[in-house]
Amino acid sequence: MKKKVALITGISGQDGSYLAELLLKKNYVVHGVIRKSSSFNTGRIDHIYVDPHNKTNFYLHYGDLTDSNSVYNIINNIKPDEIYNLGAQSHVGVSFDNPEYTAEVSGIGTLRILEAIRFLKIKKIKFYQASTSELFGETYNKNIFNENSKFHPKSPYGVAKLYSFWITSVYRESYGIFASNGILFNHESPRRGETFVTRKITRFLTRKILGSKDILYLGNLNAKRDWGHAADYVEMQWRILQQKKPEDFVVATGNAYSVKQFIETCAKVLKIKIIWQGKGINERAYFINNNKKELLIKVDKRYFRPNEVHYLKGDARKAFKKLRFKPKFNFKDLVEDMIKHDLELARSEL
Ligand code: NAP
Ligand code: F7E
Repeated sequence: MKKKVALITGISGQDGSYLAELLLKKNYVVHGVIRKSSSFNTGRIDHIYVDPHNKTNFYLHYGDLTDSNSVYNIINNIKPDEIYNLGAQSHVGVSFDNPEYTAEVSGIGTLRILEAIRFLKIKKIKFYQASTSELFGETYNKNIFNENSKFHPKSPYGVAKLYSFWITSVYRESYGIFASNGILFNHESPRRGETFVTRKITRFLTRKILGSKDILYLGNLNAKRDWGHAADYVEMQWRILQQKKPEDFVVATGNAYSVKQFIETCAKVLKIKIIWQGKGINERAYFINNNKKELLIKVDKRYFRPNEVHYLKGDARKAFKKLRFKPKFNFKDLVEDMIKHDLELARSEL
């Protein structure tokens, strides 16, 4: 049987690396788009690239979502069965500093792919768009968001992704392209970028218990997120494209925890005692070690965003039913997986 061919933008990112592994296990030929960078940016996929089993199944191409020709040429050369558009400037905080670039990559980048599919008239292509809970943004009475909830993005990233969400839907309706949005809530893993809050915390705490003298500076400790595991969520990305008809799905756990609760769960897993003192900008966490109190975490307003999404919790009943979504990791499993990985990493750095 002919192998299915998938193209992944953002293959060097957290989700891209897990998705590539999953599709290779499913016997796909996987092509990925990587960007030119002055330093190595393939750390998450090097193990796949060097594996001799993948010699004829795994290919990387230089391209960029801001470069229409590169997008068009890659799609035209590969003629994939499935395209997963995971490439993005994905950091909400950074999007306030680089709003135009974020719009180009995370918004218009999606249009560039859809236009290539339309222009090339490759009917078989199924397109997955990495949409996000940041589309919801504003929380009305701590509600729980599903596919019918109102969008109210609160960052340039959220707005860029809103454009991508709608242009995906418009190309589906207008040209009959099989194009679906996965509206995924936060998902983390040991491969999460180190400037996202969960990984920033697990990297810091695991170094700390091995003797680091550093202090961690964080922004809003009270923001709540619905955190799942990236390995579970990429499986849903694949399942969304295996449906008979293109549809949009929310993928979430249905549980929300604050940044502070994330820290406390890490502390439990590491079996360390921390106490909190002060309020607001003066809130601090201390590490109690041999009855001595050592400063651990300080709030730093440089990490506050001009506009914050305070609370996100998803209702994934549609995915539970239609995609048979059964996450393997709960919140504690996720924290344990990240801590275990980062402890080993911290030990290797000693
Ligand atoms: P990530 O780790 O930040 O990965 C983003 C990927 O996009 C990287 O491979 C990056 O390449 C690539 N990229 C950045 N700019 C690009 C450009 N101009 N052209 C081509 N590629 C570019 O993100 P992630 O966590 O894996 O998320 C995957 C996708 O899901 C993103 O679209 C994100 O916005 C969306 N999403 C994420 C979450 C979440 O909680 N993780 C939730 C909902 C939606 P480099 O490695 O070279 O930087
Ligand atoms: O922030 C607060 C911050 O940057 C989570 C992306 O994958 O998920 C991600 O976006 C919360 C926010 O993720 C720090 O203010 C406190 O309230 O880890 P984050 P995010 O903004 O939720 C969505 C679904 C995506 O689509 C995005 O691509 O934590 N926070 N202190 C902090 N955040 C960071 N980064 N750094 C801090 O020091």
